[in-house]
Amino acid sequence: MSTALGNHILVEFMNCDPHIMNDVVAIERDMVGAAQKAGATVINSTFHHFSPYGVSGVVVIQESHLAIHTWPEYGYAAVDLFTCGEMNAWISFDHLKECFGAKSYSAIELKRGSLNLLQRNDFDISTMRSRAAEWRNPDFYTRNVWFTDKDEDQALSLRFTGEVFFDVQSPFQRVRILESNKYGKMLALDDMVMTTEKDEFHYHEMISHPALFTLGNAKNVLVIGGGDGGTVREVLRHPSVEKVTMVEIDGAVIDACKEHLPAIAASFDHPKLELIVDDGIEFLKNASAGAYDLIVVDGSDPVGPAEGLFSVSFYTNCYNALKENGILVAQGESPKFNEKAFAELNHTLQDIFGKDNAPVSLFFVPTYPTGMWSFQYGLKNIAHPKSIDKAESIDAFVAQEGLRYYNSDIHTGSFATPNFVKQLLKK
Ligand code: SPD
Repeated sequence: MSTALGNHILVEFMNCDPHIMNDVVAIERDMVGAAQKAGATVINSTFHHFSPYGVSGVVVIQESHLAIHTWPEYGYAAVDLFTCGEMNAWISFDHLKECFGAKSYSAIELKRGSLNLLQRNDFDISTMRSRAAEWRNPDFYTRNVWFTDKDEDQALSLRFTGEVFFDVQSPFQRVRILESNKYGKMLALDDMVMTTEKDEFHYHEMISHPALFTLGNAKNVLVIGGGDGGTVREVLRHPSVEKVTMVEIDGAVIDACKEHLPAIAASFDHPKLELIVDDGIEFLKNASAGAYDLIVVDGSDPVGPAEGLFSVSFYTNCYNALKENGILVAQGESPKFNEKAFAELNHTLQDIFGKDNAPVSLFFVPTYPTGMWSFQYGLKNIAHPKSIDKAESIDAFVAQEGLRYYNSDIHTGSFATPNFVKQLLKK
C-alpha cells in the first residue's frame, strides 16, 4: 500500500530540439499525449508562447497535473509530473523525452503528502451541494492554447483550438493555418497573424476600394504579394478592371489558403487574373514603364521575404511602372506597433511621389497587434482620395457587393490622421 498521496517527478530535459522548445502547438500536443499515454484523464490544458521565446503550460488531469516551462535558447525544459493514484508518470516521462529529442536528462522523484505526517479528518463530500458530485468525474477536456504575434514589448494573443490544418516550412517562411476560437481559421506566416476568416474584410476592402474609387476607371492592376487571395477578390469586384496581375513569392501560401480559406482565396480562377508565383521585387525591376493604373503591395511585415518591400528602390520601380495618373497602395504597418517602419515607409513615399502625395489611410484590424493599422499611398498626378465626390456610387456599390467595412464615410474618414500620426509623418 502506498505511503503517500502523490508522486512528483521533477524533470530536467536538456539538449532538446530548440525549435520544439519554442513551438507551443507541439508542446501542448506532446504534454497532453504524455498524460493520455499514461492513462490519465485530461481535463484542461493551458499553454502560452512567451516573448521573445519560450513556452509555459499546464495539463490538468484528474490525477493532478503536468507542467512545463521551456528555454529554447538553452534547449532546456523544466517539467513537473505530479500524479496521484495508480498512474505511472514514468510513461509520461519516456514519451516527452522522445518527443523533445532530449539528449540528456535527470529526474528526482518525490513522494508528496506522506501519510505518516497527515491525519485524516471527517470532511464529508456528501454534505456539499449536488453539483459537486458532477464535478468529481468530469468527462470533458478543454484546451487553452494561445498564438501570440509580438515584438519585444507588445503582443496580441489569440486563443486557438490547438488544431493545425496546415504547417509547412516553405523556402521563405513557416506557413500555418490554425483555428482561432474567436476569428475562425487564420493564416500565420512565421509567428505573425496575416489574416483570419472573421476579420479579413477590414483589410481587403480597405486595401482596394478607396484607391479604385479614387481612380474611377482603373483597367490594369498589379498586386504584389496577397497570397491569401483576399485583395484580388476585392479588386475584381470592379467592372472597369480588365486585368489583374498578381505576383506572390510563396506558392505555399496560395496552396494553404486555397485549401483552408476558400472564401478568401475565392478568385484565383477568375479569367481576368494572371497569377505569377515569383519574386515581386524582381518582377517590378523588369516591369514596363507606365503599365499600371494601380499597384497594390499586399506584403507582410518588414522581416523575412517582405523586407525588400520597404525599400527605396522597390518603390521607385513602382512609381515608374505606374501610368501617368496612377496610384500605389502599400500595406503600411502600424503607427502604434512599429512606428519606425510606418514612418520610414511614408518618408520614402514622400521622397518618391512628393511631399503631399503620400497620404495614409488608417483602419482597424482586431487581430493585428494594437489593432491600429495603415495603408500608405503614392499618388502620381492624382488628387487626394478624400477629395473625390462619389458618395452615391460608393454606397450603391457597397450595397450591391455586400461590403462590411468600406463605405463612403470610411472612404473620407480613414484619411483623417490623429496628431501623433501627423507628427510621425513629418520629415
Ligand atoms: N502584421 C500584419 C501585416 C499584414 C500583412 N498582410 C496581410 C495579408 C492579407 N492579405
